[in-house]
Amino acid sequence: MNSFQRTLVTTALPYANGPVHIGHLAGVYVPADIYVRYLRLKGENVLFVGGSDEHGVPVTIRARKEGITTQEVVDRYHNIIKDSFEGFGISFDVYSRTTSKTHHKLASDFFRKLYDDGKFVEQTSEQFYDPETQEFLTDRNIRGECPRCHAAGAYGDQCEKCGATLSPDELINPYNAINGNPLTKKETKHWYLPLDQYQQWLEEWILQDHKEWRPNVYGQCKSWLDGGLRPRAVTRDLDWGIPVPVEGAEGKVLYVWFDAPIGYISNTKELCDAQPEQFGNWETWWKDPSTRLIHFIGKDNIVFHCIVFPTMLKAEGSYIVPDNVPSNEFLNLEGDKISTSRNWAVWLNEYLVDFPDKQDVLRYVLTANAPETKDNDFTWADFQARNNNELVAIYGNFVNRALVLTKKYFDGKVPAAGTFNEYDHNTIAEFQNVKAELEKLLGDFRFRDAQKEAMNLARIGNKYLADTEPWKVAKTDMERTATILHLALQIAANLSIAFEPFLPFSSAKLREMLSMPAVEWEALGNINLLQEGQALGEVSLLFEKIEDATIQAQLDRLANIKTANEKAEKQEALKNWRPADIKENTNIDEFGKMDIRVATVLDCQPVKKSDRLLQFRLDDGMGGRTILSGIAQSYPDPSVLVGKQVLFIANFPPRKMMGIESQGMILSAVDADGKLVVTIVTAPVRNGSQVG
Ligand code: B3M
Ligand code: ZN
Repeated sequence: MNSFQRTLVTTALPYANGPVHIGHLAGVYVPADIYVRYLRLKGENVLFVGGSDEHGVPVTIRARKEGITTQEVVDRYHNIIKDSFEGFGISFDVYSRTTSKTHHKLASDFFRKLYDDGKFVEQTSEQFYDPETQEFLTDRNIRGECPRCHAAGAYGDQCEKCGATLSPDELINPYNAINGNPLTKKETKHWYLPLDQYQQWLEEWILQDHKEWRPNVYGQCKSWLDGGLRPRAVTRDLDWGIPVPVEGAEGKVLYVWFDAPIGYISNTKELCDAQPEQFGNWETWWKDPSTRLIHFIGKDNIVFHCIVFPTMLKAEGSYIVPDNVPSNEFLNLEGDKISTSRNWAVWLNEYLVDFPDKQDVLRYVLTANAPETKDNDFTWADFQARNNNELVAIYGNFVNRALVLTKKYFDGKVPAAGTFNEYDHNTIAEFQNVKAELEKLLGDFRFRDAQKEAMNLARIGNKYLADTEPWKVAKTDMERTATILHLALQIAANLSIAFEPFLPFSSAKLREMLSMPAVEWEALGNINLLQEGQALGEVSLLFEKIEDATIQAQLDRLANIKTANEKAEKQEALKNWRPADIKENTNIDEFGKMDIRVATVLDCQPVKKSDRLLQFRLDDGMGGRTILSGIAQSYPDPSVLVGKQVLFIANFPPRKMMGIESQGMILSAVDADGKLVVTIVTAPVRNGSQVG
């Protein structure tokens, strides 16, 4: 069964249109890094490949926004992203980019081979077009009103506000995102990958042969397959990307989702060609069936990695296909969807500045909260609690006590083991179980539970010291004290191995404090990692408490972003507002059913405990009536309405809201930003007069 000789691990290539944030780290890079570090510790042959995705529309949008060239955008963000990953210890063997020469050539050749082999179908279709600039628009460059939540400025592929996946045809009043121009449609030719022809192969390969894939991944694949696959365009009308290497394809480039996954191959090739003695031949990694290929990705990339890219590889004919695609769900931030364009994120480059030497804290929190099976939420309060109550109070505290007591009683040298008693043996047995448990969980890509298990080892150590109380025993029995601290130090040494995949910086620091060389995974569970008489290194705190003020500063920053976003959204709505389409025809009879009348506002007050409702007292010429209206947000000072003659519908049945009966409806106009403006008459009329 398991005849694999090497493992190739890839991580989704982040778009170089902005820095990377905690969502990236939690969903893809930390889990992949844990896995790779674990395999390396076990001495397995593994290659870890990453890189930046520098094509596609998002980078061109960013360039326009910042007023710089697209190349400048990708140069800037590629470097920021690369540094962030390095900062967090993501241990790539190679981190390259899709604008590299190697990649352009490989992706272009890949397309050409499929083209020459007749694997594509050509199709002409109607696409959105801006007649003024004479360019076709890609989904991301088309904006309009969201058909689901009616937010303004939703993108042609997605609404950032409600998260709905959209197609540009669904948008209400679509316009060119760059200049606001209204759009028409125009015919254009493209090359399509006929996924439908691979449907049967995909069904067998995924649905039958890979039942072990995570339920979220398997489920998404199944629903795509059940829906029936259709050909997918792999070229675009765009001036940024890899030119389509076919005559008559001027002005067209490879679709970013066609070239980006080939980037995994290009980056492998770049590394292997540069250092063949160390990394071997790139083709061994991609074409030898004894290579196990694993893609770490986020859930929005599942279809591309499980259906589109494997179909490309299969169509090409000489490549292996992935063995597993561990994909995570999404991480939210303080209850809201993380978004690069809305600046709603904790940016990794900023974290590294705000929290120097605390990379492991974020790694820990993100793994503890990893969105492995469902979307999860990152909150700064939880970040603080996990640091203070787990890393500091359990792991750090245990290690610190073991080391400080050894300094105090044994001059900082590992004391003699002496004789273990029954309690010691039980503790040893308990912690020796951790290895098998960790292996099972890590092998199943269950990193969250695995880290919990590593933390259990620290708990065992903490409990051991609390129960044996060496600081008391030292008053009467130094031999027993030696045994206790000897064992505690061995547990600490084991912790440095168990946590190595998860918290590499702390493990290195701990090994330094223990004067311990790097060890292999196999040593986990060994109680002779430290030799009697061996001198320990300098003792310092493994983790430090995080204060409330530090957390508050982060929360304040987010609050400011939220305010700025709300303002920008209103402006966007106003800028692109156009009147809604005229409703279906009606007639005077229908209109006549509506009894609209004039009344003078006698009094207007906010309704208690409601931030929406105003309570009107009206002189309607018929003895007066009360009407509630949901316009409080638009009238911070409702007294401005008193004395005005307004229009209201008199024949709506009475309705109770917040315990008050409302007898009709006051007519208001709705402005582009949602503001409501009450209608009034332009000259005095008798209250109770009809409108028609
Ligand atoms: N750049 C989308 C993303 O960042 C895309 C992934 C490419 S992986 C080959 O989510
Ligand atoms: Zn929406």
